[in-house]
Amino acid sequence: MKNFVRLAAGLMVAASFMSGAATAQTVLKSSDTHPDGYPTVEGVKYFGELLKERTQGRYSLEVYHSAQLGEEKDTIEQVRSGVIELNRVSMAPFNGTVKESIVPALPYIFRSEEHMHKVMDGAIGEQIKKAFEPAGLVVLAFYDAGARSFYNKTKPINSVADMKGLKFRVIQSDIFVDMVAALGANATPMPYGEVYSGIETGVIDGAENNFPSYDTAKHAEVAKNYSLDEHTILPEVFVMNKAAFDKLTPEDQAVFKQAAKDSVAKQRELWSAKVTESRTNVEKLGAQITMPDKQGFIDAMAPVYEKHVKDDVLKKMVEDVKAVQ
Ligand code: GTR
Repeated sequence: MKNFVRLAAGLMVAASFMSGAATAQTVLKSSDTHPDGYPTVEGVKYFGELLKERTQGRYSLEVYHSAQLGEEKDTIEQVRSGVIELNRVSMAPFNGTVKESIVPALPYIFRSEEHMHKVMDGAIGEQIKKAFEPAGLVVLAFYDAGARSFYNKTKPINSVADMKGLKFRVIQSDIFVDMVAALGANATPMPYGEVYSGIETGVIDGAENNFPSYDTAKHAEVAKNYSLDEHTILPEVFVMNKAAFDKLTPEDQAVFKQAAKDSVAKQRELWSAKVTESRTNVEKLGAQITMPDKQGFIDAMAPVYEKHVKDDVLKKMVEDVKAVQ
């Protein structure tokens, strides 16, 4: 079924772009791993509504939620090659291809979500956006994803020592693999859709994510120890295939950018409400939330910075982030 949807989406996109400029109606496709109603899905849908309204219906958008088009790594290939025009994904899977995307993925780089907003809404955010272009992508927006923390089915985590020997699924990025190693645990990168069964069958003890993902992917059913270590405040990214963006008229490009910008405010609002709702949901499911000694986690991260913040560009970016008040 998924293959069929993927193929059909591809053909439709090809057909809409073969007809040239959007004189009639162009239906764009966007992918999301999360279910309908999740703040990222709703943020992108809102972008689509604004687009339709502001182009008098010349452009509209279909959001393929719930990983209908595949897991994030696959859909990133689809948007880079133009099979789909748009995609909402995490920034982490880009860490290997877009060097600058490493910066917001670094553990504890942001002091708070407000700090992250200031950085991503400012000059450093622009620098990161630009860095996606050689990868064939235009970044339309950064969305909120709160803080990621570890959860597992084995035991409560109160300190770094409790992490020892546990097996965690991490998002597909070397930074996350090294972060887990620095904490004395073992990391297995795997697609999001495989995490539930991985925990259930014991291939892994747990994973790491924010409350809304832990809740909506039902991971809280199988891994009940959630430790609020908040190791990253990593934003999501909403990208567009660069060739498709470049084909738009300058006026339409401005409409796309403004609609994306307007969708950020909407997504952030939906996000904070969802975090509260999801925290309540997981607690009802029996999740035990611990507040581990965070300083211990922060101190353990030095090797991750040593290994990944090597060149001058990244060193300067890290300094710039720290300097943002
Ligand atoms: C979520 C994020 C998804 C996906 C997932 C994961 O927080 O919104 O895009 O990257 O994490 O861990 O794979």
